[in-house]
Amino acid sequence: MGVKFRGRREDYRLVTGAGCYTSDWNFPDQVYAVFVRSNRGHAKLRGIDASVAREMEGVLAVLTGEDTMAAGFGAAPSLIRYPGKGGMSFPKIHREVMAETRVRYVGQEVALVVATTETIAQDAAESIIVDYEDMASVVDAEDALKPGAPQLYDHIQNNLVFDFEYGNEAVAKEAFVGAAHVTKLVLDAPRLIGNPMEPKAALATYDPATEVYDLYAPSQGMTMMRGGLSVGTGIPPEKLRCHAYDVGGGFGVRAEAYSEYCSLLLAAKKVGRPVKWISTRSETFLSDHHGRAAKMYGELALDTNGKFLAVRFTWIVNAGGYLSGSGSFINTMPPSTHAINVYTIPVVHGVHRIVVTNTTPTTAYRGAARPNVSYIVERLVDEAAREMGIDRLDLRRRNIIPKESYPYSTPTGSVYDSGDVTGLLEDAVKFSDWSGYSKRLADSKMRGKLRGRALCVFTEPAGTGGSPVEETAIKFTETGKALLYTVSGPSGQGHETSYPEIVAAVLGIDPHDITLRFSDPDGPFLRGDGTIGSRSLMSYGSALHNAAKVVIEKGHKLAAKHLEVGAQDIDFVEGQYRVKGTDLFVGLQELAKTYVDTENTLDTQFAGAQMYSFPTGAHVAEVEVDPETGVVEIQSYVGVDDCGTVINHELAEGQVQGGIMQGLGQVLGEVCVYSDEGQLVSGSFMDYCMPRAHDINCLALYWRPIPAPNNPLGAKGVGEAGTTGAVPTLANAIIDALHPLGVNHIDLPLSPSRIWEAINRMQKLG
Ligand code: MCN
Repeated sequence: MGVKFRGRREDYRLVTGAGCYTSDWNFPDQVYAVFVRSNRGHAKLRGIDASVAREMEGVLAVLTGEDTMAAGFGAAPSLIRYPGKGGMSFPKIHREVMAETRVRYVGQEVALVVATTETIAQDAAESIIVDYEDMASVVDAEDALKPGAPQLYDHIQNNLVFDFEYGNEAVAKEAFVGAAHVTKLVLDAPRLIGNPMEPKAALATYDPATEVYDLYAPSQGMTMMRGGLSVGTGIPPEKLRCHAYDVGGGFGVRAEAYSEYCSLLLAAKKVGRPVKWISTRSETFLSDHHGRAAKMYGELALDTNGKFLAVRFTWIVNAGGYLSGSGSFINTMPPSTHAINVYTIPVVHGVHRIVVTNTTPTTAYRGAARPNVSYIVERLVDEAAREMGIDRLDLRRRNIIPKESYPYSTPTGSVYDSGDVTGLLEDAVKFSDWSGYSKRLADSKMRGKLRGRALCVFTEPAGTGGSPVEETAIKFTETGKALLYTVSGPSGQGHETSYPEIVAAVLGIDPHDITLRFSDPDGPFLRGDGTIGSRSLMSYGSALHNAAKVVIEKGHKLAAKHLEVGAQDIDFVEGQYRVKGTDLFVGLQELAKTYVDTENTLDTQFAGAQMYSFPTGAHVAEVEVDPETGVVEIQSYVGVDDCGTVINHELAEGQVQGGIMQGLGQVLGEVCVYSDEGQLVSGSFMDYCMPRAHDINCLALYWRPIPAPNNPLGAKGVGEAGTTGAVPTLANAIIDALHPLGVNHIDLPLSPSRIWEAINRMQKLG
């Protein structure tokens, strides 16, 4: 398919320091902002004394909740447009852009200082005295639901925001009553912090003549940012220009239209100068919306032959002190679409409860809620196999949806487009040398180590939740080069490489003659969402592919006119319109250059439909656990993935690698810990264990592609698949190693101390 780049074309710019991240934007006359944040989990705001700050030389403004309230800021956008259990509607929760009368989590913005230097702004912020009246906090979602728990909102009963129900409760009950065996588990998907390398930052400007705001911020898409900020501030979308150039990691948490950005827009207007704010890493820990944070109750019903009869779930989701843009959505409808994972489970029932607590709001984080689904289902399958004495792979083989049953309609109404999970499983068995395990197990034993392994299969809904229309544009320059425009840009995914490759393959031109412009408000006005849900390649890639086809069609007519022949006499071959049977031709780029900016321009804008797919995978991990220390070493990791047609192997493989690393982080070390008062105890890299490159040095990745039937590229999503596969695979492998000692469950993360404690508990009992 076209000429391939070696590696990612953006990398040279990025690794040579020529990238342009938010802190690299600077404007003449700019000033600096620092936020004062709540140091209380739950308190009434009695007053703010900023008198000293206001008098300090260099301080231009101190803004508080009174200002954002007076500006009319505060509506919280929500993606939930469907009813909950019993027709329950999703309530409106006013988002205090800066705290107005109450703080609901540590880190919530209370005041904003704007000064001529960052140091002055910081000094001034430290002089501000906030008078709090402490209230009781609740940080655990299950505790928040209990009678007598502190209440966060007067209009939200028992802190329960929304109950989402799917499947059929009565039918599930019947299936469970009639089952030969029921396996039950309660799992914790711990609260995680995305921690992109680039901290949250923004530069806001305001032009009084046009009343236009410009916001430079690391975001996963300008349209999502513009939409969210417009709802939050009341500023009309056409007056808001959101820019993102290089973005140092997104992971879902950069898709949020953060309240800080609203305050900065107001500050830019008030002081009449560009206002710049770069958060500290501590602020990133506290105020970037967190991920996961769900407790999951799961049950699997089986017949005597190990055939899965039904699954039942209850999720208690900790939404934090305010509702984020997508947190409630990603924890409700999308998980219901793959609740059966890749199995022929006929009956499902689930209730997902969204609960507010005195913690940082939670949102989508790589995988959104998909790794939770694969984690609970695949843990249930491994436990059921052990309990029933059936081989873990055989149990899966008996229940996997056969290849010929695709497209497969699930009991919750979703349709899996295509797949061959048995094929993935058998490949994974082969590539991981599953049958040679006993020798490796014996070898580990000899060295005094516990060895475990697991094979997990999974699917995930790529593409859910995006805009119904995904627009792209192709424009040509005076030199015949092409510019591509999308509202979905990279935050590490490599779109600057893959989108041009897709267009080059259709136009038959050198991909180096094609440049991607993303999140560029100076480009054509485009609809669509940003880089979310592992759908950009399917949606925008397909739209670009189709746009390129329109360019060729337009060019065909133009070439006929240009060459003074009939259109039927022309063939388009490798970037050239050739007159059949002659050596007469004109190149597409030549044509584009000749007619640039004329009524015959080849420029094209194309509105594609939103695409969805259900990528699948089978991952195998083998681990060794040191019983003396509880330290886990990953001995091998094999991933076999189906993301449909792989458009760029290097990028797609990098995506799976990165995703696996994030899954590994969740399994081995990452967890947010709150004190009962709502203090984030794990608020720095000293206390929050990020995965390191040396944690895994044995990744072997393979593809078994089944092209997606519903898009011209045959592509499925891949950006989150690694995480969805790694969480259950690594967790199951470690539990497998510990199982001979009687340990069949440890809450994530499976850190050395937790494993060591579990082993010692068992040894004491035994
Ligand atoms: N690709 C491919 N063939 C396919 C599918 C994808 O070659 N069949 C390649 C494409 O070239 C594309 C990349 O894989 O550049 C990812 O494509 P896709 O699966 O469509 O995912 P998105 O582009 O929509 O990216 C979003 C996804 C999400 S939701 C998160 S979270 C995430 C992720 O991507 N955050 C990331 N990957 C990340 N990678 C990095 N480095 N940093 C992040 O913040």
